[in-house]
Amino acid sequence: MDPIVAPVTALIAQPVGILRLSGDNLWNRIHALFPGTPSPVPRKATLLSPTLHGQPLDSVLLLYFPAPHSLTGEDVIEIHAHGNPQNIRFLLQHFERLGIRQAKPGEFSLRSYKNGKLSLLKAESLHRMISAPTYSDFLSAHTSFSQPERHPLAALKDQFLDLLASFYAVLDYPEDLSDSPETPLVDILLEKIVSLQRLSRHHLSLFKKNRRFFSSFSVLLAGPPNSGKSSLFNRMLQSNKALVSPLPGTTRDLLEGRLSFPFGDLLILDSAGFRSSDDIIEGMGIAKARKTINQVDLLLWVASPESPEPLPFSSRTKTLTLWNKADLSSPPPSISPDFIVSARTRKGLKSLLLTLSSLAEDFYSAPNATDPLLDSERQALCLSSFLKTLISAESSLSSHAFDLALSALEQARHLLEDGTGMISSEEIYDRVFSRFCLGK
Ligand SMILES: Nc1nc2c(ncn2[C@@H]2O[C@H](COP(=O)(O)OP(=O)(O)OP(=O)(O)O)[C@@H](O)[C@H]2O)c(=O)[nH]1
Ligand SMILES: [Mg+2]
Repeated sequence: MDPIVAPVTALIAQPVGILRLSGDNLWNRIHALFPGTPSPVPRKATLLSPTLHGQPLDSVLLLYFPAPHSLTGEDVIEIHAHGNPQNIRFLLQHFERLGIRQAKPGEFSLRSYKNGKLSLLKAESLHRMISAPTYSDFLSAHTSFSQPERHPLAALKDQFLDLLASFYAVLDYPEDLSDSPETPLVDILLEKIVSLQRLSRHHLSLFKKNRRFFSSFSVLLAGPPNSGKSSLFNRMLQSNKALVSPLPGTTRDLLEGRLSFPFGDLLILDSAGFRSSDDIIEGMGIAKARKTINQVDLLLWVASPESPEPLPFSSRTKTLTLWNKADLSSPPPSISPDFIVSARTRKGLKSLLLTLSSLAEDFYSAPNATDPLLDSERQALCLSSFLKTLISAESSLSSHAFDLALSALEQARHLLEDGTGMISSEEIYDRVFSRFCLGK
């Protein structure tokens, strides 16, 4: 495929900056940068000097992985250069001049997937590994990555193939496996379906309980306009990331910031102030904020002397109320907020942050699941559709509607296939013939 390049490391000043390239015939394409150098020995680090018009540019370590034994299945070259961001930018631009375009996000992994180097499931475990907020989360994702057979969908696939093979055997060879009072085949098939349903439910509920594996402990600042949410956001993160102004309706989009603690990250989100607004963009921001309330681990409802109103609806998310602008006035006796703070004077902020970090610590120290987990919402969605078709297969089979049951099972098979890319017809027929010893 057309050659691509991307920095693997961030464009910041650091000792080493790494560039990754992938494509066909790669060494020949970049050879001009290393005049007179023979093709590097595969998988051995070679110290080289990229040179332009006789002028040495840098000294780099180059690693060459010729196709197909590489990350993407194409030729891959990694260049470890000195990590000055200008140096890395120059090399990137130079590669562009050589006809090597910048890769889109995830494009290396997509090529690995397309070339059979990375399964869909492994790609998702890899993503979970990279974005895990704690080390134990990282290890859990690594287990799925390095032992794909332990992935929940792989275990399901095995049982499902068994079921499908039994079903085909019954349909194709009824005289060999004829129903008899001693071996009520329909009951055996039903038992297999029910057991698969049990396993699917088990993994879906584990996924729900362990959603934290997919994000850091998240805290949303929400409240009426102008109550000082963005000012608190900036104070907590010691930044000026959020715009602050006396005009209500300043914040539109969700803003994110992170505080890093030894036990894990705290994700803080700032949102648009709640009010009815004719402004379409502001309305979109408010809708986004409302939706996010149900997705975070903790809601901080920020009220202030100008807008003391409480959360206007009930929410399942744990909520703490903040009275901001305490430098202007204290809350009236009718309101008893959890924290009285002032973004202006920093009053109460220390105690608020201590509470947040202790909640985050509890959150991260919840016992880890020992069972392997689904990696993504996509997998969970696929599994719940799979479960639905199993339920419909069960009901058809119970009323001896074999055709309907088979069509539900075939649908379930497509769902697992989509979810995992792991099932082929040969596998099913292998099982029919090897396990059932039909001898015909
Ligand atoms: N006196 C005082 N003023 C504050 C405090 N916190 C924020 N303000 C002021 O209140 C105004 C609104 O602050 P923002 O942080 O933009 O409020 P917001 O809730 O993010 O507003 P929207 O994004 O419009 O919903 C600004 O003029 C801030 O300077 C505070 O603790 N004390
Ligand atoms: Mg704001």
